[in-house]
Amino acid sequence: MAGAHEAFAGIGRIKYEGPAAKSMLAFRHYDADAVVEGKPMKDHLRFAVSYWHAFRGTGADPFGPGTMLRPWENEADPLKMAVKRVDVAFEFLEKLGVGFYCFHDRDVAPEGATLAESNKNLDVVVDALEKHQQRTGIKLLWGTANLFSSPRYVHGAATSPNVESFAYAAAQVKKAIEVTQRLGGAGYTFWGGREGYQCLWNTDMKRETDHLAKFMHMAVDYAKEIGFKGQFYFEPKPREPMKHQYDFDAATCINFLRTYGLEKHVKMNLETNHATLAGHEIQHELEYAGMQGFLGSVDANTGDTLVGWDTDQFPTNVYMTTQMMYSILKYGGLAPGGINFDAKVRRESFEPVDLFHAHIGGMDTFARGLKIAAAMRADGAIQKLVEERYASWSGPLGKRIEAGTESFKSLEAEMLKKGESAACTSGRQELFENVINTYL
Ligand code: XLS
Ligand code: NI
Ligand code: NI
Repeated sequence: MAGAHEAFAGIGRIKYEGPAAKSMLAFRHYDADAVVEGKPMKDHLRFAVSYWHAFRGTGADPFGPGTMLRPWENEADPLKMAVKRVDVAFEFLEKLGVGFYCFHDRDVAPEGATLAESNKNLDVVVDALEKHQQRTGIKLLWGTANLFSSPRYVHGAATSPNVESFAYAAAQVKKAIEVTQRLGGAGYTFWGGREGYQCLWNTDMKRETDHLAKFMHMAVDYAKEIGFKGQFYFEPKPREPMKHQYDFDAATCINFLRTYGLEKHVKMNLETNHATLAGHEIQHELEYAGMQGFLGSVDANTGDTLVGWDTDQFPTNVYMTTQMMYSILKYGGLAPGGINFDAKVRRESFEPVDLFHAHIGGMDTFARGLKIAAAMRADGAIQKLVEERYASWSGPLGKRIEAGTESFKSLEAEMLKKGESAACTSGRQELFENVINTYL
């Protein structure tokens, strides 16, 4: 640990103390080594902290500047500060007891005056990250590049009408993949940033989408060339900052990947608040990606039901994490992906200790969801009710249709003979919901 120069002095390693714990700086449900469905919790959940929110979030909003009290942010030279910040970040990760973190290139290192200078800055910080990874065993879940903050990306990066914005973004992603590889990153994420449009009149949507695919193919080719084995992810988000983003939701992204021959290389990184912006529950997104074989990783957060943008709050709703973990277990888990807290403390929660409360709450909420989902699966009551609902499909007619041996003609003959279909049975939604509540 950081010893004399601790940033989070007075806070020790967060321990599992069980549901009766007295301290609020303890886990009540997340017991890293406790075995669920044959695997330790930490391997099911693979928690990661987002470098951008936890260590670069200032609390600024459109109405006012940052509010966060971060006493360690006291170095005038941005590169020196970046290196010092790595010590703080790893002190936090270690005390929290997570196995992973995620970053954008520009979160960890400052942009320089030229591309070469930015790359050099990044190398300096990556040296520091690498040392701390080796010291602690904490790993990089995925890396990514910030292709949305700089004015050069005002119209997007891979989908920009300016070809040199595309070229610069390509150079940036090349470097980001290299450092992700160097740090042993388990994955690399594409989030669209500004890849979308504000107005269709000035937009050639076909050309922009073709360019986005070209860009991803170049990334896949380069990964192959250098032997980067990490999983690529595409992260859906329907809007914000653009009015429409091309990576709208899981179904749209999967269609894009299949259209352009990327389906073997890229999976989904699904974020709760992005799902709600798309008019879906995260359960829908997980189920959709899971059934299509594209379930990759999760960006964990939650929105506010009364606020219509990406509020990126920490998840505290056990019902929701139960839904999520039920789908995740059903489709065989997330590894090499994980659960990355793409979430930020509120502007009003400006003390360093709030970072702990936020992450502890999120981790416990997912651990509870995992335990409840596993209990539901062990018991099988929900699965049995679903099977009953589809029982007619297990009869001879259903089996023949599913096997592909029936046709419109043969089915017409069958129904002409019967005159009317068999009566439908109740959907029993309320029963399902009551049964689920018995586990909570
Ligand atoms: C923004 C996205 C972003 C990605 C990484 O809304 O969630 O944080 O996860 O670029
Ligand atoms: Ni995200
Ligand atoms: Ni987001």
